[in-house]
Amino acid sequence: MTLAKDPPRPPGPFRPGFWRSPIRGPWLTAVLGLVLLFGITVLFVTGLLSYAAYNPWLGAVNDKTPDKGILGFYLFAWPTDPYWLYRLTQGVHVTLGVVLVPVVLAKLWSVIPKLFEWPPARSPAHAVERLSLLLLVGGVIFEFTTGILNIQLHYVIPGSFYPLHFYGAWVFIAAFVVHVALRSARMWRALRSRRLAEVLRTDTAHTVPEPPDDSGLVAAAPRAATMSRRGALALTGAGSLTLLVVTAGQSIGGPWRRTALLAPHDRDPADGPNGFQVNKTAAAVGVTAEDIGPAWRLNVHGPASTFTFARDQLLAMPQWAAALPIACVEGWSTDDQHWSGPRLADLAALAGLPDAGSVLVESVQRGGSFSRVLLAGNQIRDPRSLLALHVNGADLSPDHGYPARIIVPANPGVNNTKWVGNLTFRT
Ligand SMILES: Nc1nc2c(c(=O)[nH]1)N[C@H]1C(S)=C(S)[C@@H](COP(=O)(O)O)O[C@H]1N2
Ligand SMILES: [Mo]
Repeated sequence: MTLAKDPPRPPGPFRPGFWRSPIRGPWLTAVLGLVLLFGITVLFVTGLLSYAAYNPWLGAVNDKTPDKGILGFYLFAWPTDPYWLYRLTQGVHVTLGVVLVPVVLAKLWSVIPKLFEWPPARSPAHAVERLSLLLLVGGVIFEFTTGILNIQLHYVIPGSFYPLHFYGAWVFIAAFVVHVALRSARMWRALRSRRLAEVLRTDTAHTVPEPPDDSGLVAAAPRAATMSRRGALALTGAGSLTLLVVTAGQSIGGPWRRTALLAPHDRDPADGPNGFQVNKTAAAVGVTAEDIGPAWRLNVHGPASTFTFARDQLLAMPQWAAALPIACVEGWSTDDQHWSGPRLADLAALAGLPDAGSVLVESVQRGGSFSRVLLAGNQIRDPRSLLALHVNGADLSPDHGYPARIIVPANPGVNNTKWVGNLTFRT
């Protein structure tokens, strides 16, 4: 009787006999789901940390999502220890995001018949559930696409990348939590239904469908297997492993850097003290020889007065050294470089604010969202935080920020401002 009320079933993928792979079923979906349960949790946490690392609570200068409201509930002063913290969290975020692409694709393949469920909504509850799946699938595609565009095509979506990826992550994770709540019991049941060791021993000839159930995944009219479950897992794993090998070197560094074929930044920068990755060259952002020539001055503003320095005068101050990497939000990082110059803490004291709560750093670069940032009190106080004048024993090169740049331990690369012209210390 109820059947008679169903709208007529459209042809093609909506017909039960259309999807015929014998390996599609709850077990394969559950294995891929388990990997994503862990992987996406790590992506979400490292993503939240990446946002926190900008110290957006310091103010609009640092904050790409000023309308975040309660979504910023967890923000805290980003630490400077360990000094490789951002290199690790962002390296994991970007590398894992790339590595999970084959798993996401395999997972979507494994559940594709569900996209063509008929009727589209059996009940209001079913309609709500399917809507949450729309947000889940749309969300995962959106987050992976925006993330990969940002790391590979270098800000094709300038400025708006951060809010898109940030708000998208919250929408996606909400749908993800609902999905896990609704499906985890079924996932564990499916995982227990067969032993991994046995699946890995089964070749294509012996691969048979899972028993029919109400999951909507098991083919009603399966064809003979052309690939075993072992083969499907191996294919997915090989895809992920290949991506790992051609990506991870950009953040692990050392000799591995040469293996990072997918990395958009120099795998093999020039030799010499300034021979490490450049994000944007001076020419690329319109910093001219005149801007950073003999007429360049640094202005240090305190509450009462402003001090102006030529580079020689900065060189006459006590010089301190620190070995620190540049770690970019795009996932690549340099090996530790040996920087030297005056300490930010000394400059703060000179400005009359030894306990400065923040400093506004402004580049001589005209415009551009990276030309102004705020650093927090804990970053100013760290003795390794420098206004670097030298790197690896030589003057900074123009592309690395000559005459002077910021370098702060565990700071996201983008907040290590190059070509500094003004420092304004505040309480
Ligand atoms: N003034 C200015 N400073 C800047 C940038 C910039 O475009 N302009 N890029 C930032 C980014 S995103 C990174 S990752 C680092 C890169 O430093 P490097 O080019 O010396 O490796 O510089 C940061 N400092
Ligand atoms: Mo960066």
